[in-house]
Amino acid sequence: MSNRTFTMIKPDATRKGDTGAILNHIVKAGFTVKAMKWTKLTAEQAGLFYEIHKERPFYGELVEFMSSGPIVAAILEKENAVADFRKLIGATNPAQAEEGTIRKLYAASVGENAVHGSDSDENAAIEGDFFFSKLERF
Ligand code: DAT
Ligand code: MG
Repeated sequence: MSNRTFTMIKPDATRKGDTGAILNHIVKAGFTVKAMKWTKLTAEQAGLFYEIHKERPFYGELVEFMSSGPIVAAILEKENAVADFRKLIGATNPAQAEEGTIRKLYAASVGENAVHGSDSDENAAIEGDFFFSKLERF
């Protein structure tokens, strides 16, 4: 089992000024930042990142939203990183997320849900490689 995961703070959260609070939450939960960048995705880049969802009915909306403003991308390290981070962020739909989770605290809807977290070790590696070169992480 890998000890890394990948996250993005999504455009709804950067727009609301919640970036610092969310990063604080992540670091206080024991994750170490191994790479981080503030950037903005084009629709084409967002479409590639979420290609796995291209047949889903919300794909167009997701791509438009994810390219609508700045994001923060980061590689995080912790024992059991993928599962522990999914637990920290809570359910995809904030209405169903547990109290105290990042999505419960900062997300407004299932479409605009504040943070991304990788769903497997394999995808964590693929997603980290999408954003960061070897020189940009340690
Ligand atoms: P997660 O981000 O929890 O891994 P996912 O991989 O199923 O969720 O979906 C990716 C993103 O797509 C999700 O964070 C927000 C958006 N999304 C998922 N389900 C949706 C829905 N029913 N309506 C609108 N957007 C949705
Ligand atoms: Mg997912």
